[in-house]
Amino acid sequence: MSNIRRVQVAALGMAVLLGGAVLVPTTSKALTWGGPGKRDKDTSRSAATLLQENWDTTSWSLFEAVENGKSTVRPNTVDRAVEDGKALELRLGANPEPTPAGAAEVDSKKTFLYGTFTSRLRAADCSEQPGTGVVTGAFTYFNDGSDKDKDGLPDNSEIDFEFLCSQPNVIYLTIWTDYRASDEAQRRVTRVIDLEAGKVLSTCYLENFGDCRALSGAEATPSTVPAVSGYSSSTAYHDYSFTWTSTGVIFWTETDGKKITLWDYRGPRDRIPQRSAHYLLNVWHTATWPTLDDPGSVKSPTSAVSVYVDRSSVKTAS
Ligand SMILES: [Ca+2]
Ligand SMILES: [Ca+2]
Repeated sequence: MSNIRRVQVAALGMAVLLGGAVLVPTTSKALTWGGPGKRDKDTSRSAATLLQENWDTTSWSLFEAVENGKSTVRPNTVDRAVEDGKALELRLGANPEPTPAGAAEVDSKKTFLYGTFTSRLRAADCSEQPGTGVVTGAFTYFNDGSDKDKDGLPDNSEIDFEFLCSQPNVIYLTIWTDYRASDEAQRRVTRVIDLEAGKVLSTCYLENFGDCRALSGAEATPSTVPAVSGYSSSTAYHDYSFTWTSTGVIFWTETDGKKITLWDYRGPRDRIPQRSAHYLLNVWHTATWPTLDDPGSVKSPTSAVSVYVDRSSVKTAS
């Protein structure tokens, strides 16, 4: 299934030590809910388009679901913690296949070139399973293997928010432009933030996993972030947004109604993706990407873990 092959490569932001192993899912199915839901919006205006999914009905149309192995995707899940009482549940079953090939995922049917991408979500919680390796992702992605910018590497249009369940105070941000799976050659910039402590842990340009060329100036702005007392991606809902333009990407979060800029990246055009991409949300098991404070935190989840999404939206200029 071509969809699954794409998913395997998706969300590489995290695959720090993925190695060459590619595992093929034993079972997977793509589900598509038909027809516009009553709360789905596709509001075309002369100046801008807003697509919004509140995940409050089983009849949604902007995304399709991918359930690999025992993972499940359920919109319209009751959660009193969200304003409309309904959320999307991305549920990763116990002992899943590692890599995004085992993910529970939703994937926008359309692709977008630039725009503002937002999801209000609560990332996977593995506090009852210490040392578990589970990634929550909210990201854009497209890679068909072609090299339209002719820089010698396949174009990889990808912008990531990612969270590891074993260190829920840390946020991983990545902007990819190129990636070749065969040898893991890549071009991307990343920032890692401990939002609870209010610390920027790193801001780098990389051409291979494990690389880090520290960025500065307009590529590393703001230089500091505020501390958010008690911040955890997995115990409360937060808005996670980025605005992607031809000249930069601004990442921010909103917590308790307060907007916090995480990274206002402005750099050379060749470090910013210039090809349209899908918007995705997923949860998957990593066996190779541990947290910064525990190299052993890549255990398989022994019971199911879930990501909950209150709403998602994409706003484009045209
Ligand atoms: Ca390229
Ligand atoms: Ca909702």
